[in-house]
Amino acid sequence: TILVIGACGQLGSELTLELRKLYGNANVVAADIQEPKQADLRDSGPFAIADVLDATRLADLFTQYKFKQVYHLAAILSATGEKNPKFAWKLNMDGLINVLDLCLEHKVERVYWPSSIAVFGPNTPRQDTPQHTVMDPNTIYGISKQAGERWCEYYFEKYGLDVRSLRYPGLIGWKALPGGGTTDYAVDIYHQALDKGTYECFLSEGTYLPMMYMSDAIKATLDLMHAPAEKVKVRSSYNLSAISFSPKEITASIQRHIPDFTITYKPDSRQQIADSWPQSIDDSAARQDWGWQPEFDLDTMTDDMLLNLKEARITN
Ligand code: VAH
Repeated sequence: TILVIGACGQLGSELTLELRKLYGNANVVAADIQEPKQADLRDSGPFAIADVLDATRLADLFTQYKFKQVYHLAAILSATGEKNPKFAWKLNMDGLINVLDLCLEHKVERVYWPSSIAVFGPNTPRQDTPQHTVMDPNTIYGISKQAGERWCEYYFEKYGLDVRSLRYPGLIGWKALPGGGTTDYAVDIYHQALDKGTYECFLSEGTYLPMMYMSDAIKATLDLMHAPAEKVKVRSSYNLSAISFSPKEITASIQRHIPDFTITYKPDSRQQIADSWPQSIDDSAARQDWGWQPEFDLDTMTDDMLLNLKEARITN
């Protein structure tokens, strides 16, 4: 059996559906602090209400099911984290350590935990950011991801727990709305382009950020989790990249389908977060160690996003 913690989130909801296709609906337990809103997630397999800060409740789940794999995706993201830094630290760190301990105790074979390009900071080289480099994150989310990477590597080195991790760039998908990320303008913009034909962007037009289409993120996650252990040489977290673009460029990409679409710019506090992150990432380690290869570029992502969002609007 597989456990997905944070199964209702932007990544969790898509990963749960994909894992259920691969392993069978009944074999993937979705857990989150709230009931799923999405019908396909709710109706496709077992669900459990669980709070990652409630170690006893989590322990009951581990005892009830013999989990072979655990995906721990529950976290507070960058922008939300800055509004409540102490809680973001507590949830992201205590939650991770609770899960690592339970996975060790219950001999879980493989554990997945997402990191982020948010582990990099103002003094990190911003172009082709290397796998090993200066990391001085200045958001609590980024600090918790940097510390989390240290804990994951520690549990691997000291206790042999097979924990694997990816430093995701901004993720863009159509199935689930994102929650509180700085990169989430790149999801909102597609919805607004269809709903209103215009979008007020909270980042400036030239703000380059590393991004990835959700289906590439799912592919990378499963490729990493299915790789033989000896190929997984990085046990902190792998750099991962696909596309880098600015609000100006994604606007032009959308205008290929919606020529009258317009954008205005009103940078807010999230601009400082974006300016502390890299503009492009060197993911050669992932490509060499386990054959990482993205499929989508900006225009093919835009084509797929708009096609699916239009269909979703018609069927809902
Ligand atoms: C965020 N989407 O914006 C997340 C991600 C790289 C960004 O970690 O916080």
